[in-house]
Amino acid sequence: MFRHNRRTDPEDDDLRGTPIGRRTILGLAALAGAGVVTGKAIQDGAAKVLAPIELHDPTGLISLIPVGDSFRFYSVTGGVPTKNAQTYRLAVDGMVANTASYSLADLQAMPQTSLTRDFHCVTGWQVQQVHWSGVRLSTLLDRAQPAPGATAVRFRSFDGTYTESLTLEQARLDDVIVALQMLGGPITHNHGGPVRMYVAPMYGYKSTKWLSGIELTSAVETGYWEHRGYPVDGFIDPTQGKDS
Ligand SMILES: Nc1nc2c(c(=O)[nH]1)N[C@H]1C(S)=C(S)[C@@H](COP(=O)(O)O)O[C@H]1N2
Ligand SMILES: [Mo]
Repeated sequence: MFRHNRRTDPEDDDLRGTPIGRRTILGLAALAGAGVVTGKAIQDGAAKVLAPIELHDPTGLISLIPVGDSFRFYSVTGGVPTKNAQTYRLAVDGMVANTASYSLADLQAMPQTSLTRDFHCVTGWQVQQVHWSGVRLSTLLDRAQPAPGATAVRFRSFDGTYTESLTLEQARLDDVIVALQMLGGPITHNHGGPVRMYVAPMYGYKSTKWLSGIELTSAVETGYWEHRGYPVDGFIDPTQGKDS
């Protein structure tokens, strides 16, 4: 089932589960906007407000529910167009020597990388051991040959609204893939198919759904949720990417 999210609540339009959301995240966003807290503090704050969820399971029964595909479907817009093998294209452009427009078949013909990881949304839900496969982003970047001044990658979505960015260094990590498969099959429309990003080391908001463009830029740009308070640095492990 797919429910479009037209409200201002962070990400979620259903009430399955958590008492956190709107007020907390908007509060964090306000603090971030005021420059009061760092990204790290926002993450810590997010972790703290999630604690009450555990208190809602006094019997321990919730933790006995078998782990399944408990993804929620997120979209910040209504009415995302459907794309298929005939109509899908992925542009690689911006500060590159070779721009490209890949069809689904082009991407399927490239070497595929598989990953099995826990998926973490920054609002607290997670799905364990999700299987993904697709083309390493670094493969597409090598083909594109970023210009010397290119230091970041910006992702566009054919939902027309969502954006995300990574530094070029992050974009080249081995576990950052342009995903063609998820949960053992082609990526469904609701999960952002036919092609979405999967940025394994980072929170879910970094993994742009309905991927339509990969643009090399001179600086990291603030993404959709980052304008609304999420840290631009989306690493799940706060020590990653910060080594000396
Ligand atoms: N285009 C687009 N990409 C998106 C989002 C979105 O709303 N629109 N939500 C992000 C967030 S916050 C998460 S947690 C994951 C959720 O992926 P799912 O909808 O497949 O569960 O997608 C990310 N990518
Ligand atoms: Mo998320």
